[in-house]
Amino acid sequence: MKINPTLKLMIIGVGGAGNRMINQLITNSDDSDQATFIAIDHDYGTLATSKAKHILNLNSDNTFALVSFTKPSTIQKALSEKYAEISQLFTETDVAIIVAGFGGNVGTIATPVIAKAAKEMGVMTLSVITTPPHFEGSKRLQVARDGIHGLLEVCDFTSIIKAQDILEDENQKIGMQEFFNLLSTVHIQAVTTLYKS
Ligand SMILES: Nc1nc2c(ncn2[C@@H]2O[C@H](COP(=O)(O)OP(=O)(O)OP(=O)(O)O)[C@@H](O)[C@H]2O)c(=O)[nH]1
Ligand SMILES: [Mg+2]
Repeated sequence: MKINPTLKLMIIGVGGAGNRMINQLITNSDDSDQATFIAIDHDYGTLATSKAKHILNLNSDNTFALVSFTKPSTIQKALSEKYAEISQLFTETDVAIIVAGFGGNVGTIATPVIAKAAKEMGVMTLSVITTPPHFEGSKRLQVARDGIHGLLEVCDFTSIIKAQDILEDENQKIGMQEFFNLLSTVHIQAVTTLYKS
């Protein structure tokens, strides 16, 4: 699958990992990509370091969360308060690619809502996400599974990269940082194959 380059493309990073991925995509992008990048999170560390042209802060008072831990109910409330603003992102868009790591709160909860808003605006909606490796614990895996359920209901196309499969393909002695770098490489490749020639 390759997106027609004449279509207006938006690439959205959601949560910490999603935004680290789009920062790398922006660093590697050139004029021929024609993509507009958007960063969505509530976390100061993520939004302050974003390279995206447009930033949507999920905090209702537009201050930043200085700690990344936020309750799911707070994120859900912010998403419903900002739903119209999220929908407005898509007025000039033909295709959206939403990028996130699932297993935490923001990426997992916000990605299906953003995808729903895009679909309602008539946008072809694709998502590329990761599920957490087993060492992050079964709770995070369950959070990711619940999020995927909602995502599959709304997206036209969903690519799910299972971090555990990548870990099992590698030498058991791979370090944590090396592992996440590898996961990021696979994640970025999965996104770029959708739109880079
Ligand atoms: N490839 C890659 N994946 C990561 C990295 N950091 C975290 N992840 C994965 O992404 C998942 C979600 O983490 P974050 O994106 O930090 O979480 P979040 O969506 O910001 O949600 P919060 O918990 O509210 O901060 C984790 O469970 C990991 O599996 C990273 O640096 N690279
Ligand atoms: Mg975060």
